[in-house]
Amino acid sequence: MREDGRRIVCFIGIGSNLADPVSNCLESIDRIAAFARSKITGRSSLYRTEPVGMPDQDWFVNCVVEIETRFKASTLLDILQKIENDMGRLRKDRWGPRTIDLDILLYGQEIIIEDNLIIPHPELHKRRFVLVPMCEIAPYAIHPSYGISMMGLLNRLEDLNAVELITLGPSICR
Ligand code: A4P
Ligand code: MG
Repeated sequence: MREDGRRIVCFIGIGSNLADPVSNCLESIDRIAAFARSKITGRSSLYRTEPVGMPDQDWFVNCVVEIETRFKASTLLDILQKIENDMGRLRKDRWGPRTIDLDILLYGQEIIIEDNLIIPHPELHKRRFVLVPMCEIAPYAIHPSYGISMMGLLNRLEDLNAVELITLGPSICR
């Protein structure tokens, strides 16, 4: 728990490109709500996205959720990694295919640089597959290192990889 016990607004980037990526993303959101004992206060649409970094793999499904959490950032990372493992994530290639990837994008306005945890996520400002869903739910959230909003970052973005909105039928949408 945070020493001051206050809740922090935090954004988590979710991605999957193995098995059934839509189900994996939705299941991870349920697990975040349950295991991280955090209120989900925002959830973007799902997007079908062209792979970045390692092109020769299936397209991803990505989304972003906003949570309010009382956990310290390092504890939240442990919880997210446990969810990744429980969902069968095997760590092979960096930027390679994955059942589920849960990245802490923003943790309030804190800047954290530790061996195993960097917040804001170091690639956040460079990736269309992160900034498009971020802008859907929090266009005015400020990147604490640059002092620029998510919308401002998206407008300046050079990444031209495709990001397409997925429309879910009512039976899947939850
Ligand atoms: N780590 C450091 N900071 C953080 C943070 N803010 N949140 C450390 C989460 N983890 C953080 O991560 C490696 C280590 O990063 C962790 O042990 C943690 O201590 P990982 O999830 O095991 O490995 P990874 O995901 O392969 O590496 P990395 O560098 O996190 O890759 P990314 O940045 O997650 O990129 N293209 C599309 N279209 N959509 C995608 O979702 N994802 C990636 C992966 C590449 N291309 C993609 C997508
Ligand atoms: Mg990751």
